Amino acid sequence: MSEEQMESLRQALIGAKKEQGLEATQALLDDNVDPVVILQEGMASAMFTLGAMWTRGEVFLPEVVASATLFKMCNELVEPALLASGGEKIVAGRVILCTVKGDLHDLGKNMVGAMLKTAGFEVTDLGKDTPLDKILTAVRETSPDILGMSALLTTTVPQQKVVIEALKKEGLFDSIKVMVGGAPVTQEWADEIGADGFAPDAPEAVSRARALLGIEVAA
Ligand code: B1M
Repeated sequence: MSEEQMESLRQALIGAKKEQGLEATQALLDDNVDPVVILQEGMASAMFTLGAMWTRGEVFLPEVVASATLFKMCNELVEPALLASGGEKIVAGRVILCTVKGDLHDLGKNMVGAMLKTAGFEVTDLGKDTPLDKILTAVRETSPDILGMSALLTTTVPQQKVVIEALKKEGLFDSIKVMVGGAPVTQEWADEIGADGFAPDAPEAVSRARALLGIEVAA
């Protein structure tokens, strides 16, 4: 039953079928499927498939925009359940999150933010297409524990390096941990630019954030 609904959710997102997507999401929540599983195995997985279809020319920009809009609507249903699953709220650390300048992709960043909040992190989301100055000001004024930067385009990934260089120049780098992610980002890239952490997906981003702050999780 749940696997059927999960497949229905994936197909709805790929085809931007609003009613089907919202119904399948609600059915999965009603079946008490873990919100993290809905987000990762249902929603993120569908967008990955859609990306491959886009590359092959099987869908076009307006269809991808429609799917992204539906993704946000489904996310609005899942996020309250995700946050409610977080249990006791002890501030684990403060995170500033953004998608870098020139990049409008924010679905993955939003998932990372929601999962960090669920894990007790206080998250300030600077949004997408975030200019360097806005990041530097936020770091200077709020001294977060972690700065997280998302980038989805091969043309915007280098901006993560630009930000790290600027943080170093401004003497802000050593007092925070910098974490990077996004589909084209790799551990090798993170190492190359001197980021403290990288995560391939949102659940792993939570683990990495905890590890960066030395937070041990009971087994
Ligand atoms: Co865009 N797009 N897009 N797009 N888009 C990609 C990225 C692309 C791979 C599609 C393709 O060609 N197959 C391609 C990039 C190619 C490249 O760079 N070489 C591409 C392109 C080309 C473009 C445009 C240039 C298209 C155009 O206009 N001609 C344009 C660029 C606009 C801009 O940013 N300036 C564009 C626009 C768009 C839409 C607006 C239509 C829409 C975004 C809507 C939105 O985000 N609000 C969109 C979408 C939806 C995609 C795909 C299909 C899906 C991305 C997504 O949301 N995935 C994407 C294909 C793909 O990625 N394979 C594609 C779901 C999301 C949950 O996953 O964001 O990867 P993701 O996040 C994951 C992990 O990466 C990780 O955790 C998340 C959850 O597990 N993660 C982090 C993310 N951030 C992290 C941060 C961390 C740690 C982990 O620490 C801080």
